[in-house]
Amino acid sequence: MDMKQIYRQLGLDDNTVNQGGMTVISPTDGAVIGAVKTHNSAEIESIINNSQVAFKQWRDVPAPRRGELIRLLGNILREKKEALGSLVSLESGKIYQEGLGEVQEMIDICDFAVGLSRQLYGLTIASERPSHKMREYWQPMGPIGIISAFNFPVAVWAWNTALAIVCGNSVIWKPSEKTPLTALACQNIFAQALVEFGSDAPANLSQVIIGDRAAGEQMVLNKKVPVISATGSTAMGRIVGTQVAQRFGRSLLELGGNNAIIVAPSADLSIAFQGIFFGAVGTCGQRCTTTRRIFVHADVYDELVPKLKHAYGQVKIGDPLDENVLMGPLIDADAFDKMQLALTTARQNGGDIVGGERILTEQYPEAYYVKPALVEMQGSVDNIREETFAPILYVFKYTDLDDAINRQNDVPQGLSSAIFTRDVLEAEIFTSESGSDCGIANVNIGTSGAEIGGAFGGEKETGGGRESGSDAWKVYMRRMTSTLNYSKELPLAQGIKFDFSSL
Ligand code: UN1
Repeated sequence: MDMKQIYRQLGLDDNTVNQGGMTVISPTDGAVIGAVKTHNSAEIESIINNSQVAFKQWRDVPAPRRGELIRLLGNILREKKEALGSLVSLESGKIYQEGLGEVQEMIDICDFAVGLSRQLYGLTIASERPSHKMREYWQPMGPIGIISAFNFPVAVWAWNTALAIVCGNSVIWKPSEKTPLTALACQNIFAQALVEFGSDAPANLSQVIIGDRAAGEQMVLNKKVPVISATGSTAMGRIVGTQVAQRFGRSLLELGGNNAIIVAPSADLSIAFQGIFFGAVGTCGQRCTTTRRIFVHADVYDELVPKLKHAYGQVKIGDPLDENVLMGPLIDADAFDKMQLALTTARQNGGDIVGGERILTEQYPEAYYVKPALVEMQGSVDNIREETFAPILYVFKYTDLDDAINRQNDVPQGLSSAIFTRDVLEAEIFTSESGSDCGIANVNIGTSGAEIGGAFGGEKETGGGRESGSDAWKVYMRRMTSTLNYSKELPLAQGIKFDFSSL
């Protein structure tokens, strides 16, 4: 599929793609692939106001009917999977297979949300008073603001939107400046679902804000947007979280990860190898769930690590739309500089490095293709505590599991973690209260590539938010506790007597 076909299938006409002031660059070759219009401050204000109007209409539509809109959205995504997957690849640089995988995550969350639209359950609770009932209702919140990053340019929007919409909210999306085209394509797909749905859905139910950091900040600061769901760096989340907290809004933060895999002596080394390789090299090391550190038991170190080093030298790197390629480019020059800086620091700290250098410079002088880097480290050093969004894998040796778990946890982030072991006791320790401190703790599966059915997110500087599956929908709703009295008395709780019969 060439670029024109992709744009046509996704309804991206010349006016949308080429008539604006914000240039879009493909990391695959550094070429300009678009120039989109940005929203000014007054336009953002009216987007927010329009979202409030849409919300007030949408919240009255029964939840199962709201689910129907998401069912239609999922169907259109199925039809457009190849086109949207290709655009994800072109705009973010991830390989086509991963672009397709990302669209599949969107489809999966739509399916989940359709079912959820009939399961927005609250509890009924025993009242301590006679002839009283207590129950919980879950009510929509209002416009949900979504801030997403370049590396998952469409799935993160879908996780939030599918749930937020069935919960009765409207949404406003501020995508990464690096990936506005995929956002505009999603907006077109949503618009198509609205047309198929019928007139009981309001206009402006889902809107996009195109702009820079200031545009996102305007939404973050606005009280009319009660929930802000932000995915990105810890530095960004620290600012957004504080700004939202100051106005008593609610934030859902999905920030940096520093994910590790422990390879125990009993591990099936073949699957451990595959899990590490996909986790560390996939998406060119630019997932928040990317495997950044491994702790390999001394007994299996000399068997596993040379195999990894060999594979690191063989991996096919190049145009992400070429189906034989496993690794595309870094997003931009800045990402490359940060990678080189981290490698220099690792070298200064005694790290033994394989790979990491820039390649394909003649073919792609404006793009940043690199060899993935594997760094054998002697001890723990400070720079491994930072997340560098690049394919760098730090390798450590361990002998004692408790020590390996402690070292794994000894970073500011707490997103994903894994252990490869066939020892059931080790697996149970790893997933116990004294095991991994992360939001995700896998056994015999790598750190990346989570399914949508589980709650996704992590602890500490990862931000504490949870999105997609399980009961993550609750963040898009407010809980209302209602006690109802069907007696002819007014007994007070806690047995309090408040006798005013003599008045
Ligand atoms: C991200 O990198 O922001 O678990 C999200 C995974 C994907 C999501 C990653 N399902 O790797």
